[in-house]
Amino acid sequence: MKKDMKPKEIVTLRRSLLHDTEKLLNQQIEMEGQSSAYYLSMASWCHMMGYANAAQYLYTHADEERMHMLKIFHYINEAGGHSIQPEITGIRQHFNSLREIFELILEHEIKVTKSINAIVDHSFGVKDFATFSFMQWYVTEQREEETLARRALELFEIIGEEGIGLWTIDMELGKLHDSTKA
Ligand code: OFO
Repeated sequence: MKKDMKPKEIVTLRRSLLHDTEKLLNQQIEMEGQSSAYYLSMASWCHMMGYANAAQYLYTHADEERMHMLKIFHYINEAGGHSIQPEITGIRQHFNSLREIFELILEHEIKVTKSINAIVDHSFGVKDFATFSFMQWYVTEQREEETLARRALELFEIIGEEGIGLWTIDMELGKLHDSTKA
């Protein structure tokens, strides 16, 4: 070890988190932060439109996405890397319908699943079993998130949007979150 090395340089030499892995994890932080902002914006639109249960569902979902982001944040720093606070801009603020919101959520969650799978695949490939194991929580979470989005969309098919349909869908959306946590 060179005499003139600073303490931080010594510590980073001893870490097992590869730079490629750190980069992928930081990209995932950004994606989770985007999910949180996206769902908060959707919650606001639903609230403004009078879809009270959908709004509550989405406010809660936005908080959960922030928690997903923070878990990775702590993981990188604890593994000797540097978590980067993402810059999040360009979040859509207006939507055409309640149904469109849930279609967008499903589309978005499928993208997130692909991104999580890419990290799992990478960490296995480089034999980073700590990251591989850490990411298993996200694998399970994504399955749940996609199921929730699909169930929400099914409500539109089953109930229909005519008459008191949208009101009923909003009521059912209020129960959806609890049903998957059972
Ligand atoms: Fe973080 O699970 Fe959705 O995006």
